[in-house]
Amino acid sequence: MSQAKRLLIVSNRLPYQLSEEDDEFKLTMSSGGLVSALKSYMENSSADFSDMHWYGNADFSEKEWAKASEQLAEKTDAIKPVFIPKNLKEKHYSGFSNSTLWPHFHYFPTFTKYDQSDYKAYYKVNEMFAKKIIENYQKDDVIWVHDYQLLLLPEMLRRKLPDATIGFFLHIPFPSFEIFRMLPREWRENILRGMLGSDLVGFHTNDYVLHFQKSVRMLLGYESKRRLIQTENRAIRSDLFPISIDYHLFNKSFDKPEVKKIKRQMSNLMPNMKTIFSVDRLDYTKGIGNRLRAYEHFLKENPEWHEKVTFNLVVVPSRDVIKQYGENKRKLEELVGRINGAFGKMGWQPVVYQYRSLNFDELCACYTGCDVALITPVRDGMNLVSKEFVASRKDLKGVLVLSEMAGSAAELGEAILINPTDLDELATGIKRALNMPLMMQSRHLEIMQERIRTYDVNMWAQDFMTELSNVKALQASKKIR
Ligand code: GDG
Repeated sequence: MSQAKRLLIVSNRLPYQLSEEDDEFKLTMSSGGLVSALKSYMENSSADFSDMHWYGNADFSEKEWAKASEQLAEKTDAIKPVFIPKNLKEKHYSGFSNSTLWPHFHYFPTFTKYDQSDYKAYYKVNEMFAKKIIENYQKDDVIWVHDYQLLLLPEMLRRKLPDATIGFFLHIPFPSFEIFRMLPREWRENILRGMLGSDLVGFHTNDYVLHFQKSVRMLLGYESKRRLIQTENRAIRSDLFPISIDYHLFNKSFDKPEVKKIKRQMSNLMPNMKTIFSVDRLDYTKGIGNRLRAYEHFLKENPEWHEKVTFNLVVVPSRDVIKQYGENKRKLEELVGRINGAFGKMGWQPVVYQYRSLNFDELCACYTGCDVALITPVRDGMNLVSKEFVASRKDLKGVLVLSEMAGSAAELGEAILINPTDLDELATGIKRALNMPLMMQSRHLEIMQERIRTYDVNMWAQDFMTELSNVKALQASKKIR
């Protein structure tokens, strides 16, 4: 890419919060993985984008935005809120996105809600995004659409902008054909056609790429050759881009005084105690229930570990208006109560449970202060927590127990890999991790760190953008779009 172009990022939520105090507006940018990836990509890399615009749903109203834009002037130029009426927003987000696509793509088809009015709302919201982007689009803009809330958008954009450069990245798994085909014909075909509106479709793992290609072949009849999908009039590339993290941010956190202080406070509360740590959003895909059952099994089978280990379990509130999420919370809390009731003693709480979000320093203190990170999703697109734990262990101590169902297992083979549905295997994994000699811990961490350091989140974004530009060049050379 030789000339300066604009990069248009499109995600369901805008990473900006707007606050107002005494008629003074303030904009703050949240610090999610995607935000830091793109910030670092824009700052450090060879990206020759002149600037980056972000499209997404806003937490603030159109009226508030109009007032804020007047006051903050050019500071708001790059922020493009898409305003969706409340009922539509709920049916799009809690409805089709999180009660249909999320469970279905994570292999929970019994949770999949089949509701045509949710689908219609999803379609409408994708159309509203398309309209807003098309209104502001300039020739040579590069559009990068993110995730399952916007699967139909690339095709809607393509219809109006036939020559645009459009990338799409899916942050969750793409399921096997047998699961995907369970969706009604109209939905499944439109989803595939929607994604194929892009020039490049990116996934976390090779399996997801293959699943997508098989669904495209079986349902739309388009063959793939060397990752190129050929439709009647276009060639689209689908490939893997395993998302990563800001390695140095987490690695440096080990020496941060604030992090060290929290770590000291925690170990003073539990002297001479080994700790197991996990943190996830409250989600049935994260396998928190089985993790607790396995820990209970481990305590039953290994009384020598009583009063010597604590499980620091952090669960971050998420999507609590959806039925399965509320039920899940109740069940988890029952399990925590059961384990603490059965095994706890004066001065020893087997599970320390927190239902809240940690701040960054607290999170890093937990990563750097634990002996074992226990990460056991039953299905996870990638799982950044596993990579963050590895990166933060500058001391080369600590053991990762990781589910083979996490996308990150493909890159973190030196972890103790377990099947999260097998409680025996999980309990044995916990024991092996607690007993692992320091030399072996260091050796495993060193290898995994090297991998994450080399392919960090900046590389991920750069890799995607390079490939996108290659696809455009290929299309031009073959005179295909
Ligand atoms: C989706 C896919 C894919 C978590 N708790 C706290 C906290 N976090 C941060 C972690 C990490 C992120 O949230 C969670 O990322 P995950 O990858 O583990 O999971 P999802 O939220 O489900 O993300 C997933 C990801 O997209 C990226 O493509 O890997 O498979 O499902 O960065 O650090 N951060 C703070 N306090 C917390 O309590 N500060």
